[in-house]
Amino acid sequence: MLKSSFGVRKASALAAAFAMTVAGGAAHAQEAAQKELIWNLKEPVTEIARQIYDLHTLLLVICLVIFVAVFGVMFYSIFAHRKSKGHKPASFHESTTVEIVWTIVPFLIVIGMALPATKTVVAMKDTSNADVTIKATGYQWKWGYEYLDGEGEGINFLSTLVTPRNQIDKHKGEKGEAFGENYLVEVDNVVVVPVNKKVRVVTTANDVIHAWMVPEFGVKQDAIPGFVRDTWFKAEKVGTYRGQCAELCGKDHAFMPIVVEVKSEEDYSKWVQAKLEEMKAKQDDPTKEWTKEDLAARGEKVYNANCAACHQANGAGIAGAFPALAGSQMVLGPQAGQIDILLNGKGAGMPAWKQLSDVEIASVITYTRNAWANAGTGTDPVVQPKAVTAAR
Ligand code: HEC
Ligand SMILES: [Cu+2]
Repeated sequence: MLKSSFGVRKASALAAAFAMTVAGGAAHAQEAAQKELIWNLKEPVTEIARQIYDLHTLLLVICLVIFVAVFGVMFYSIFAHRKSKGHKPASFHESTTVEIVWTIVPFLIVIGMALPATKTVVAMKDTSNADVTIKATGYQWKWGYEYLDGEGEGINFLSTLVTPRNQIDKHKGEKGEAFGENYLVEVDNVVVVPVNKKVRVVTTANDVIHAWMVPEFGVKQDAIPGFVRDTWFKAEKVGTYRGQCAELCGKDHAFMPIVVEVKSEEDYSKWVQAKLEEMKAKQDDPTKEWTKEDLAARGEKVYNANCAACHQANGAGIAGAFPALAGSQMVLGPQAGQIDILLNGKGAGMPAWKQLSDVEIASVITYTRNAWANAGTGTDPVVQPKAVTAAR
């Protein structure tokens, strides 16, 4: 079945190309062949994704055959045996034979569809013997990754959308940049995995339900706060694969894509080395006394990556939803209050930011106390990382 459906896949590409050729001239044929994916599921890169693809094709064909057969008989009967030609309707009310046939036949069809599907679903759940285990945590609105097991153990990072805001705003009808090639499916830190290795992805969430989905891998797993779910994939082709959060999770649901880079084993090892070194270099010393300038500069980055989505880059917030930090009594008051809200969150809207380091929290607080019109107007303009360490 695998071989023949490869044929089906090619045939459907050709059919799409042919249709486009007829509609728009030969010049478009090649483009259409490339655009095949728009009409169909994405080209599978794992065994599971291939099985899903084949099931999809198989079930569609079964549905088509049933459709043609049922409507064929119906239209033929209506046309060839119409009343005006003198036909009398047959009567088979309470016919046991008919009752049995129309129970048994659909039952067999359903069994015929469920059997191959169940096999794939069971295989999808088998996360045993993974080479690498990665935990993916959904946040409003970004993904956090932790390499828990296998080569790369200890690596962790946040992965945030990098599509410039003015490309997104253009979409709302405002002036802005043209859309980039990977509009809304590009991130700062991509998940890197080795080719031909079993990668187990453990999913959970920090706030609401998200879902980790990469179509080419045939992977889609809910990430539920307080629960741990898992899924797996074994990518067979080096390349970059893009997915999205697949569970409506609030205002920026469309802005938390997933990008996975599959590398050769050798390149993966190199990446792990480089990433571990980079993390070591970045490890800030939370006991050190920082200058206001260093904290504010660092804090601006933390702010734009984590806070600007709600409180806005200019600190003005959004009336009725997200309070302004520019001029806020809390931001201008004693530091303890702001450290507490960052560590523990507040109400339903303000998340806790425990996953940020002490230096990051201290720097983002210092930044908000010295940005916009806040500079020079509050108490405690500088908050040191050790104050955060003490409050944890
Ligand atoms: C998901 C949206 C969201 C994000 C992201 C967010 N906040 Fe908030 N924040 C809120 C909401 C909503 C409140 C109001 C909470 C309440 O009072 O119930 C709030 C309140 C605050 C307050 C208190 C303001 C006041 O005047 O009471 C501060 C300070 C604050 N946030 C700082 C930050 C910082 C710093 C970050 C980034 C690390 C951040 N927030 C990220 C939604 C968000
Ligand atoms: Cu989400």
